[in-house]
Amino acid sequence: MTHLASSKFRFRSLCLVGSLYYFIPLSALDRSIPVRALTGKMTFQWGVAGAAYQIEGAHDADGKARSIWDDFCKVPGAISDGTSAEVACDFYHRYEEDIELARAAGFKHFRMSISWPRVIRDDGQPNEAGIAYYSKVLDALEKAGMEPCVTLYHWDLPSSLQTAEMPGWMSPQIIDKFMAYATLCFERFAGRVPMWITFNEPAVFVFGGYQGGWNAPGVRQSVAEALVAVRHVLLAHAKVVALYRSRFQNGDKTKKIGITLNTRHYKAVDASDTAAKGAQHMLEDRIACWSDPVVFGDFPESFKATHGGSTALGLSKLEQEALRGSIDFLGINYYTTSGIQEDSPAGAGSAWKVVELGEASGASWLHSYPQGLIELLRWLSGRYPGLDVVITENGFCTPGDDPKAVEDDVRVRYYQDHTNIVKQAIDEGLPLRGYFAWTLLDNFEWAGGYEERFGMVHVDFNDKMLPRTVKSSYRWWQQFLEKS
Ligand code: GBH
Repeated sequence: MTHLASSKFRFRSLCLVGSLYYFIPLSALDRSIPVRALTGKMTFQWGVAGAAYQIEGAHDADGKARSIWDDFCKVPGAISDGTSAEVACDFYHRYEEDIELARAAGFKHFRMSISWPRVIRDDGQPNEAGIAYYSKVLDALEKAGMEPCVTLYHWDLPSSLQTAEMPGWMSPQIIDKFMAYATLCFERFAGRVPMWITFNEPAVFVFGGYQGGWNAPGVRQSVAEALVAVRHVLLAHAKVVALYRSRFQNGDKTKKIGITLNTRHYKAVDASDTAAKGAQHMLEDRIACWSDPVVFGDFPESFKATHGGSTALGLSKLEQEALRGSIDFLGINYYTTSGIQEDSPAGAGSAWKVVELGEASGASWLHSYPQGLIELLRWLSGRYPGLDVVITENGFCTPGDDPKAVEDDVRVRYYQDHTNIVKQAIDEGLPLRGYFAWTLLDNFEWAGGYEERFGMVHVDFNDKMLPRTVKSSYRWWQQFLEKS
């Protein structure tokens, strides 16, 4: 804990627990967790987040190869409104004006992803035109005074890696393919990108893509089978982080690499033991099954027990060592919370059930429950003391046909409530380093098509010119960031 004094926020937490700190001899503190503190940069990061596939369009421009999402959109019934992202917001051609919108809102950080099939051709060679495009985007961000945070994998796998012989994340060969892709990205962009995320929401693309089938590539199989993909994603993560640290980070603490998890919080809503155990079980089953491996080097015991005997979850000593401490920060996409309640019909002992909490949105899975965010941050800091956390997404959804789309008061309220919680978390001394709003533009919401809008800027998809109109929530951010 000796690095504490060098951080503004940590220094505050030191004051809060001041007397306590002096009474605990340093040797009594838990030093077993291989957490690398971000001492390089200590101003809180306020940013806005997006992903390549959802905004870029230009699906076949400049030698871009096909992705599994291009294919998935063609499957009848896969996308709720039957649309695709062939054009989306056309960010590919309009990045300058959109980056200007983000800058003018006052954001200093910009989270984006690189589309793998844009930068690597199906024959495995670099696609220089696609690389040049990201280079121009990074230049535009620099000109706008915004720092990029780049996600390597936000779900758009090249179709050529999802075939009968090479079934995507189910194949062990994917690890070397991902390494080659990451190497290219680091070689071309690492000098200009201080913050990297290996994977966005692995649970969503693994279980949505290789078990439930509601995400690309739409494979339906058992959870037990999909665990093979869990394993490959984690091993690919560890390998890419080792590469980054040895060749590109070189001990520079201002450069960071992490992973981003989808983190719905689970909260016990009655005082029963059953609810408490149920909530803990869900947090381990949905979140710690990814974060334990990248912090401690292994899956939670409860997760291994649930999937008793799965060879996919057996990690060798070497694999454990590679995974252990393989993040500089944990990215969390926090949107909502579920309640866990004792459910004991007469005689049924320890059953619990999931209940909805908070205000509904334009998507059935998302209710506004700001308090859940700080509860989740406390849970994380209890499990991983000192681990830096960045909220890499947080936002609210309104329906596509909302007549008051631009006066989005519900979204204003959502951002207000959640940024209040962020400030509370910082004051409490929780190691929260940044917050990224999801998202700048209304865009292609995966299987939800264009029917679910998360933007602070409205895009009229019925008009060929795709006009952008700022919403109330955009103006709210502008005022908020002016004061921050
Ligand atoms: C994130 O996913 C994504 O990173 C981002 O690309 C997306 O646009 C954003 O959030 C908004 O959705 O099975 O009932 O939960 C959020 C997690 C997981 C939410 C899958 C929707 C499907 C419905 N998503 N989930 S449900």
